[in-house]
Amino acid sequence: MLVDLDYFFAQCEEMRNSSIKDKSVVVCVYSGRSEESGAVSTANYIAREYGVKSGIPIYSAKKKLEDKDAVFLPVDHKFYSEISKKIMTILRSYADRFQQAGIDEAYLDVSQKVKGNFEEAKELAQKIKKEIKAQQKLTCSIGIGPNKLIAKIAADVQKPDGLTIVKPEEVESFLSPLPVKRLIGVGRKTVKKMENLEIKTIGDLAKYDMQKLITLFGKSMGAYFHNAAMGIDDNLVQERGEAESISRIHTLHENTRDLKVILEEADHLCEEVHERLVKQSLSFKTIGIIMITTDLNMRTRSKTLKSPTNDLESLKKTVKELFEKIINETELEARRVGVKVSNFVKGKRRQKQITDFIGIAKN
Ligand code: TTP
Ligand code: MG
Repeated sequence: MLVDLDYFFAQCEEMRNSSIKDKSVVVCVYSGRSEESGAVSTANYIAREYGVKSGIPIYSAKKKLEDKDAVFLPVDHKFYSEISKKIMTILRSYADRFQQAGIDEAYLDVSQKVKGNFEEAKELAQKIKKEIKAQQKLTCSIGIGPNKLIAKIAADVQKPDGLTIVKPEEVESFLSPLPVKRLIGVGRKTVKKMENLEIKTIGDLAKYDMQKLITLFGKSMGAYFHNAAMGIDDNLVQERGEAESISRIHTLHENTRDLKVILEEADHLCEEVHERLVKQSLSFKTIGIIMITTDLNMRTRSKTLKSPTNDLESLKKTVKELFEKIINETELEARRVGVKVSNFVKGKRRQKQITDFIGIAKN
């Protein structure tokens, strides 16, 4: 699930001083150049009804609220951060895995806690909302979905004080009528470009030919747009400080170009990496090798698989492939060799329905 506090800075101000609750509340970042120069940080929902929102100039917000009962306050980051910290502590206690995604939002992986049951997830979300209300007197909106992408969009469709649940079988009907701008990474320019292609909704985008998207937006964005429109997202709720990759590197007994020697060592490294993956119940999509040659240059190659795996044999096979390649690309001997996996997915997931980007990257 994604939990996002409603009109956060402005709600903190209302909480601190309840007498402003029924007025338009506008939190401002004053630039100091003149009395009214600067921008709106955020506004409560009363002010939003008059068109006041994050990012607009303060003078324009003042104009919109000219004859209304409105309060303009300067941002007080210290105060909001303290409240944020307390809320994050509460949220963390409800999650199997936790990732703070901003001052007022966090992803909670609750899959195990609710045993994959969406009804239970809903009850858990209600409990979380209640606790935040009781302890901090704040409301939030929660989105629940089979992955981070869906949870984030779900949290956004019903605000303030919303709770939106999207079960796996509802993903398509949920996404398809929404405008493409709901997807992360689809900004104003992309919206324009897509509009010219008659792509207005996420449903239009999902139906659009992926190869054409790749031609138009580049390999990685094209594939991402296609996947996202289908509701596919394998990203893990990433605990802070948690490794984004797992690697092992070893110095060879003597410098060599003998593939047999190198692969023997690489196999060991694969086993060690694999052991750690199993312990953390992670699957990976990207496999990389590292070779430090006698000139002390580090060379790397990597390959991204079609779908995540945690299979040791696939790991060894790809590592072998990559070492065969890299050895052919240099005359030098290897001094140290390493294996690295990244692009993690928790546990083992279903196979993807579409073929996404497969490639051997040089870096
Ligand atoms: P958001 O969660 O994007 O906005 P919000 O909490 O004010 O409103 P919503 O109910 O839609 O969630 O951002 C969190 C805080 O970050 C927000 O309260 C103020 C700050 N912020 C800015 O200072 N400038 C900005 O442009 C945005 C979007 C947010
Ligand atoms: Mg918010």
